[in-house]
Amino acid sequence: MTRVLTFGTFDLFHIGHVNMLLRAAELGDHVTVGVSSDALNFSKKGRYPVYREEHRMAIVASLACVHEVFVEESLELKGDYIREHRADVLVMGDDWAGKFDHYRELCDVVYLPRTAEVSTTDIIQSIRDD
Ligand code: C2G
Repeated sequence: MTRVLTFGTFDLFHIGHVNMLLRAAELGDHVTVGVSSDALNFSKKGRYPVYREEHRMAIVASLACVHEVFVEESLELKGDYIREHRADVLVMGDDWAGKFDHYRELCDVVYLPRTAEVSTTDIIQSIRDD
């Protein structure tokens, strides 16, 4: 069995998120998703997500292609998460290309292309502009 691990905030869940998770699921038989915590987002972006952690996790967990979710507390803990969840493949969007290559000693690392022209930031902006 090939175990896939991927990460994300998945705020204002949209088609780019679905596409990424469906393509990640094609790379294995079991998909675990680390959903970044509200606190991690605040430290990274200086703002909290629109949807709180529990809701973002529940949305991702409800997808047929996702088998397990957990809270990603820190960007620095990927090695621990890979071991803990016995991941064979780490999947990330290509906005992170090259950033996680050092984990290749633990598992395969695959960067998948992002879906063009959709982002949580743009959705927030377009609602603000209305
Ligand atoms: N994504 C995508 N296409 C988009 C937007 C997002 O393929 N148009 C992908 C991202 O590349 C990522 C996943 O959907 O793989 C989740 O996206 P975000 O919620 O934006 O993830 P991010 O905030 O970058 O969190 O440890 C890393 C972080 O948790 C990643």
